[in-house]
Amino acid sequence: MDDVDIEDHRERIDRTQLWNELAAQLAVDSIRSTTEAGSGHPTSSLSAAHLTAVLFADHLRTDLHDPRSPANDRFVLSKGHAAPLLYAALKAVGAIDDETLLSLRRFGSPIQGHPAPGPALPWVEVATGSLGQGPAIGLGMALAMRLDESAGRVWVLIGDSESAEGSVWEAMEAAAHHRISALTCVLDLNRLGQRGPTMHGWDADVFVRRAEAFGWHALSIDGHDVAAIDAAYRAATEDDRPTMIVARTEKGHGVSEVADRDGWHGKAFPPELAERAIRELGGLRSITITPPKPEPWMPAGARAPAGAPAPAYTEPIATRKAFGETLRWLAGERDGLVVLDGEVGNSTYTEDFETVAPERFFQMYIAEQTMIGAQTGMQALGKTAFAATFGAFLTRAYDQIRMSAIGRADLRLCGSHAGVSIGEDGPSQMALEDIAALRAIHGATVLYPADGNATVRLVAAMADLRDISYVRTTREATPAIYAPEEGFPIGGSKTLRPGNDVALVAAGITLHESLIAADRLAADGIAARVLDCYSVKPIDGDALRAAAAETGLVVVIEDHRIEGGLGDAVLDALASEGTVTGRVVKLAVHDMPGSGSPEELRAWAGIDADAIVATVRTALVRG
Ligand SMILES: Cc1ncc(C[n+]2csc(CCOP(=O)(O)OP(=O)(O)O)c2C)c(N)n1
Repeated sequence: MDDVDIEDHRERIDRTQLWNELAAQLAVDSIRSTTEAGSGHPTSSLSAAHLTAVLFADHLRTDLHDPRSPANDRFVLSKGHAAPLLYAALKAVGAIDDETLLSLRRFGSPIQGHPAPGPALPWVEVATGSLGQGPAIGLGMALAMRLDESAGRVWVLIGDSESAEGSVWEAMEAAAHHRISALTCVLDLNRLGQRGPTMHGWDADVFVRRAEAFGWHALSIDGHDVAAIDAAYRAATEDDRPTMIVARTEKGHGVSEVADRDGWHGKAFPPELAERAIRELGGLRSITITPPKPEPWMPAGARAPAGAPAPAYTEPIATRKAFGETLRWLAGERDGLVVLDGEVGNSTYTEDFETVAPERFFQMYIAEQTMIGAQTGMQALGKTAFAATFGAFLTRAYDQIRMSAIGRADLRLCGSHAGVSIGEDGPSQMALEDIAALRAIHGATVLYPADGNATVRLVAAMADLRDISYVRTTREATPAIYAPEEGFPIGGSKTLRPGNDVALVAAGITLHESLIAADRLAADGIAARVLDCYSVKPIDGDALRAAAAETGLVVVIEDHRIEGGLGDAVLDALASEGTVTGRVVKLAVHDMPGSGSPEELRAWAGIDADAIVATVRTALVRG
């Protein structure tokens, strides 16, 4: 050996020692925090301690003082229950202190049982813990990095039992299709899940073959051999495909009393066991590491907004088409706006955006979970991200939406083909539960425009909204009832007809039925007030309470199931003050629709003008 070789050799030994020591520290800290908390997942953390140590020490290029920088690499802990390991790594890099580490799972602590972003935890950008979601989030981050011409990479740690989730493979196929190379999934093959052995045990080849079949570069390693881990991470960065590293590990590694033993998932070690475990791991350490620096990155110069006029309508147009045309207009006004499609862009009209900004349009195919996961990843890197599909199919990704709310993500969603009004295609295509589902999401805004001009204003407003926002669009053309310059504040409503005999409350398609009904009632001498609750959440409680107080009869008409929709939003608003008297009648879809024309189906559901008129007449006679 010449001198240079000896130096190399020494350096490798030093590094190997550091990685092993750091892994032991991460294991010890995972045990300390969970034992202190009295709950958590120490064994799931221990299996991935070496994988995480090598990553944070030498591969995850990140500027801790600028955690949101697009230049940084990203780490997504898809197996979110291994949160103690993540927090131990954050302590090792100096992001959090030991006191915070030991506050794990305590009320008010920034470090919850599963990772969730918060003001005191800017290094965690997305919420995880519902398994199977990390790969799609990682894909979205990698797509955003490519758009920003950043040299960043995304590292996603997934569990082996977690990999039974179809969403893992959906995202993998999409990553290969999008020719993403800056994405590495590390699969912690520890053989055990929550209640026992996984489907494939330690058969790494099953996962390697699958990953390859999905178009990925794949390798299998011993997940406790730090040199092998380092080599695999290097190989991942050198390949021009996404990489899956299948790392054979032991659950509870390093603690002989629990290692590779069934029955220890999600259990904190009792204090005496923790003490023995920490001793076996070599005791406490206080290693701090500085992660490698990201590659220099310069933001591309922002393009000035085109300043083009917003779309404006005088003729009937479907709100779904107005949505697409609004996105096309916004493409020229907002650089960071991206759109994701679930292979229905010619139905939702996101294709209008694609024609003018193809580089910011992402086809996620019929993989709604991947679409919303990727959207979550993109917004974490600063993109203003819209995603659209049929409202009915968004339910496929409801868990991703729910998790994004936990992560305080800003998702702009559009669900088209609302209600029985889609007609002939039948109930499999009808969004009939979407308002209920989206209303239940924390912090969500739910919008339901009735015409093209309202759609333009509301979709433009969504681009500036935080948290989850949802616009519900209609398949068929509806007349223009508003002037293009009309404002639509979030939380507001429009009173389109005055009247104190009855209040008709509607949104979207049923607003038009209500207007027809109001005209017919007027001919009978009944003055019907018509309210457009285009903002279903937050809803205009003041206008609704005034309508109830002044008319004594509120009839809510909606093309949605009776449960949880606009009718319930109105009842919630009235109940919130507790003092309102009067009656509320809900007209909505009760039974299972079939095919038919939109008119036939609205008549069948009892939500058309005839039904409204009949309901009001009966109610007023009875009243
Ligand atoms: C979608 C979903 N289903 C179920 C759970 C409950 N759960 C948490 S951890 C776990 C087992 C995970 O096993 P694995 O992926 O192998 O990770 P390990 O802890 O073994 O590293 C389960 C079923 C969950 N968090 N998310």
